[in-house]
Amino acid sequence: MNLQEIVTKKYNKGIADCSNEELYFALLEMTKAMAEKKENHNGKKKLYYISAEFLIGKLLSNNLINLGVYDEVRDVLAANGKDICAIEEVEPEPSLGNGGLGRLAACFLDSIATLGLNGDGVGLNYHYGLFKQVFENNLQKETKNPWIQDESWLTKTDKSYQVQFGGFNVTSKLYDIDVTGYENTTNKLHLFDIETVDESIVGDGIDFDKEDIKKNLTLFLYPDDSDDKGRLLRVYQQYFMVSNAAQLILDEAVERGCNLHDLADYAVIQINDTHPSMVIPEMIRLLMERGIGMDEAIAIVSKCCAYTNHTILAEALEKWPISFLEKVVPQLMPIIYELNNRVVAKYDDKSVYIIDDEKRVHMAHMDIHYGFSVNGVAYLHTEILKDSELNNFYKIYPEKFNNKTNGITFRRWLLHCDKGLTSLIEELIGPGFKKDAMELEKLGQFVNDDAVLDKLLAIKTENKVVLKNYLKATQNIDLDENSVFDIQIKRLHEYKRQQMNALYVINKYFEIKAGKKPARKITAIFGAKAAPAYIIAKDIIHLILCLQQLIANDPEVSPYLQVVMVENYNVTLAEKLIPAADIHEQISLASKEASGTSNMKFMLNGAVAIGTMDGANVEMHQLVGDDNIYIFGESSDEVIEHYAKADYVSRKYYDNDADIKRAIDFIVSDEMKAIGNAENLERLFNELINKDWFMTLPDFESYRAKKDEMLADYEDRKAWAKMMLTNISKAGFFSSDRTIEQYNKDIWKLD
Ligand code: 26Y
Repeated sequence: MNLQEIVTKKYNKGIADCSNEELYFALLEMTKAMAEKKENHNGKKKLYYISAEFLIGKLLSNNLINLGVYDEVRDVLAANGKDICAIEEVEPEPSLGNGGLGRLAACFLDSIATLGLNGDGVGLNYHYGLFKQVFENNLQKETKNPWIQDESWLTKTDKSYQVQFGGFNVTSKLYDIDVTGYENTTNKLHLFDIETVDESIVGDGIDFDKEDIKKNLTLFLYPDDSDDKGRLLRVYQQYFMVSNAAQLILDEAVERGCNLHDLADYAVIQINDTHPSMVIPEMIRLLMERGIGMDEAIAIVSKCCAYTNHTILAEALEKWPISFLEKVVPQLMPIIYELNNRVVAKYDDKSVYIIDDEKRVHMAHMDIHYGFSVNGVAYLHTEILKDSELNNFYKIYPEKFNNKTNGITFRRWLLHCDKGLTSLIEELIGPGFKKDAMELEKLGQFVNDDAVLDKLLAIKTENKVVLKNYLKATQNIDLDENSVFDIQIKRLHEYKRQQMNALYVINKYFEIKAGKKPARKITAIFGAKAAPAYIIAKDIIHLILCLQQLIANDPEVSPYLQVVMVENYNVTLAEKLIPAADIHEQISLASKEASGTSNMKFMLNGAVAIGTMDGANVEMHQLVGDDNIYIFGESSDEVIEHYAKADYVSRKYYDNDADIKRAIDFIVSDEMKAIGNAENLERLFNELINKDWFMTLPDFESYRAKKDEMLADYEDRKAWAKMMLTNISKAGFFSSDRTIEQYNKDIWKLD
């Protein structure tokens, strides 16, 4: 049925007479019907990508693009006086992820379907997902973010399983979301839920009874884990996710003719970070329940499971106390003990044991011993895993370790979010790049073509105006499209160093006050959520919001400098911010950002990076060369050495560098305290001068010098446009289609 037919059936009127809301629901119905017709049943072996997060973003436009009907639908709507962009606004954004890892999972599903591979995602149907961020008195406040409506992308299936917890059991219910590849087949995202979940137990903000598991299990993504109740709930969620996944995998395999002994020919499981790691003992348990001996069950599961690591930050590597697991999943403990005993019997090195002396279960250790593949997410990250973080495992299993540099789907991050740039590219090199991203290299031939460079600059300005109008309408923020848009958007974390960017802003403020005015107004744009219990991260948000207010109200400075912190940064906002960026900030402390993926999105949209030699920035630098990226700061080797020697003292930088001292002192100045809270500002001040665990101060001067150089270069508009074009032309490597091809060739081996 076409749109008009559906509209007639649903509402008995014409398209022109429908509200945007009605049209959204009609398009939803149309899209779901089209997607269903393309279901994938290719091949014997199937991939299950299990992840606690799938940050899928709004789906309407992407589905229309992938189904090949976007232009047609847009035109039909336009002919009836309707704007597809306004209809898009009606769709709520599901926030089923925190950041990079969850968005990566969503990009991967798109590429898996686009390549026609038989692979589904498995996760949880969080009713409120990640919190919605609101600012009140320059502080982050968390509120709930309901996204599920009566009619939505979710389709209720008749699949349902029993999941046993210590002392009680629950019945699951499976909801599916169609994932249609670009001009290809449809796979599924399976999201498990329970019907006893009770949204009404959520009180003010995001508070709820963390112990009432039957009512709260799938309410939120990673509820606040600052106390044991929150942490226990996470274990309940994780086991619920993997027990359902394991039952689904076994059922589907058997349905396709598997006799369980040959499971590895039918199923491969990608474990996305350690959140789904309990799938290993759970699969072993279920195989034993179905009559397979323990030795064989372990061997079978070890041939099916592959693990992806996304971090070297110790606090993010999950270690569950045995007491937690005994309470939540007592049936798994005998298996986990056995898995550990086999390791203990074989190796003397305690650092590779699954259970440590403090009676904690190291989830990653279980994955590495009992999976067949371990991968990092960028070249540098994998090297660090092999050489230091997981070196003891690398020595045992060198053959398991491999790198899969992350990627992004070009459908969402170019075709959808930057239509102007997409048509320019198509005009220049034809449509081939939509299927083969490496064709973007052909743009290289235009790097001295003035007309092309001018068009590129014009598209950037148009995108800046679109962002300006959007932020005005939605957040009442005023932007100047003739200023330089310098954007840092990512979760708030000290290692990502938003605080260093803020110190740059303060330094600029002083320079302007002293009469040293920049050639052009600088707009420093931030977007970030802080974990609810991460105090210093919230203090950094407070600092940025206070700076925003202080500078906006200073007539001496505001013509030259503006700070903007957008509220509730999410995928939808990213789609507007990224195409509008001139400069993007990738300034993590070297060695700490496993990969980064926004760096790739910005590059693809013609922004130029200022960054450290960290994560995928390293590969980006290699692709574009020194002249098209601004690199500064200590190397990962230097940083790792500082940590090893424990020789970094932030106080020394504060005492010996007058600019650094002036900027940090400003945080607790009377002007700032007049706007913000002394408690937050002082805590951050003390953190910076006494700890600065992620070494902001040693890199500050090189950061400042590099950014000033960059801003000066921006004034040569032609030279800048060449950098933009070079970045776009080299971005093909970062297509998630390439990443997924590599996963399939090296790990999954699907037909
Ligand atoms: C244990 C729990 C608190 C936890 C929850 C979420 C731990 C980690 C995470 C999320 C991690 C994450 O998003 N990591 C990011 O993964 C991206 C995709 O590989 C990388 O690009 C990025 O560098 C990394 O920080």
